Amino acid sequence: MRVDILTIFPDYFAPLELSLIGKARVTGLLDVGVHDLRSWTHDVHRTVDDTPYGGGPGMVMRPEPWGEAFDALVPVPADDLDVGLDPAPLLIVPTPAGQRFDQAMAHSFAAEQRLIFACGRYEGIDQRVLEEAATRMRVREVSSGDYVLFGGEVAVLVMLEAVVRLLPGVIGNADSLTEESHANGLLEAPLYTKPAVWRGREVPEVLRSGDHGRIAKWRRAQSLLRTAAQRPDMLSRAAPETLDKHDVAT
Ligand code: 6GU
Repeated sequence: MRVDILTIFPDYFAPLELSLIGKARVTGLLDVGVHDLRSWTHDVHRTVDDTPYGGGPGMVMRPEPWGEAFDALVPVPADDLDVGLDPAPLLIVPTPAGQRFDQAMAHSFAAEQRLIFACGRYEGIDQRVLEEAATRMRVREVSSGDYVLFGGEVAVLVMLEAVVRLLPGVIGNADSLTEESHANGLLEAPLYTKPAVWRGREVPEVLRSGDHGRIAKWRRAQSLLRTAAQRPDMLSRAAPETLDKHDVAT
């Protein structure tokens, strides 16, 4: 997968060198380019913002640097012969005004060959940037959750981490991806490791029983209890048949 990130704060993306994302880059599963939006400005102050039309607080990102950046990353076809050689990238614009990011969206992004993230700062980006980009690529406005950040950079780190761990080969044991919270619409059961007794607290007996049938049933029940306690909204969205099929009373 190829990922391009446009930002006025490239330093935010230093952590992409670390851990499993860094490893995915070294092994060639992931190719990342981080670009300073200001390199597409031409004035001495490298201006990227201006006051909002219609009034209101703060500043808005001017369209010109974004337009030039997209022209550089996704060249406008010179003629009909160029059309369709590379699939158009998916442009993701992180904004609290977008659709809320979730695991299903992470899976859909992980299926793309090429992503571009356009990180806004200040109050946001001139809307014409998104309209014009949509003539050349699919555009999605995506929020990392229902709260407000200073800018899209940290949201992009969140989304990339969720997406990259779904790329085939990034996580050694693929079972990790099916057992975890949100894989099946429920939260994961609690986890334990050695020692069997710690500060007087025992690991639940069932987990040490070696009885895989009992363990699976216990985990399923814990998963339902935890989801009901922490995220009742997830339980009410779950399809009734997916619950009933497995969940005989214990
Ligand atoms: Cl993607 N951007 C900003 N600025 N704030 C956010 C967000 C994104 N997602 C949640 N809050």
